[in-house]
Amino acid sequence: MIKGFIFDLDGVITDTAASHYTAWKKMSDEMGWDFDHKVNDKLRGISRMDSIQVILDHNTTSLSEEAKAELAAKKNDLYVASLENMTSEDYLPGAKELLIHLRTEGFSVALGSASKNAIKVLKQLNANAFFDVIGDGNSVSKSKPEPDIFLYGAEKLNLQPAECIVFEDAESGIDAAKAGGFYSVGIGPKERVGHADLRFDSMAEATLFEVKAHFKN
Ligand code: B16
Ligand code: MG
Repeated sequence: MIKGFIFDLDGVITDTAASHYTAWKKMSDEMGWDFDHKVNDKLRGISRMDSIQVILDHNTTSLSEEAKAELAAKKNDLYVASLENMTSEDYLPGAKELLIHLRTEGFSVALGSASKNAIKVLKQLNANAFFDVIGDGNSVSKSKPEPDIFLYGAEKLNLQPAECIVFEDAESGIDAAKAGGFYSVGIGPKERVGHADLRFDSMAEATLFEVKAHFKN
């Protein structure tokens, strides 16, 4: 029986991909590196340091760990500054409605995000009250596609993975949910999240009615 929901943040609750893009692009331009939306899409769901590595590999460049950390910090400053413009109007369509519905029906809800800025994003959205547990980039050391962040959420909710549905927009996020024994809902195109148990093109279609009908809760 489904008792809990674990939500990824970026790409499920709100769309921060554009802000991440602008910050990575500025950093790449300063370094004289190539960076475009196709590369940005590969960074969906993966940690900040893994993201730097993807950009370096794309440019067939290597850097010391220290230099990578310095660039990641620089990018993060740009990204965090852009979050000041985020407001409670910036939920993805359908996301807030689903969170409200889950609250009224008494489901347990956790956040399972790779972002170390998740608390700040939730604050900007005024979304804290929708979550019983916050799992973010500071909660576990192994990032998606390892299942640790979702296992952390389920444990804190006092639930088994088989009692939880994970919502994810990243290929690595669906991989992580499957590896942990969770049910999964993919948000996005088939090519990216077609391996989820259930998929919607966007959060607007992901109503509790549709989800319950599929998982026969
Ligand atoms: P930060 P999610 C992920 O969040 C983003 O999708 C990914 O693009 C980003 O690199 C990662 O968080 C780390 O974010 O630099 O803020 O720690 O999708 O897992 O909610
Ligand atoms: Mg995401």
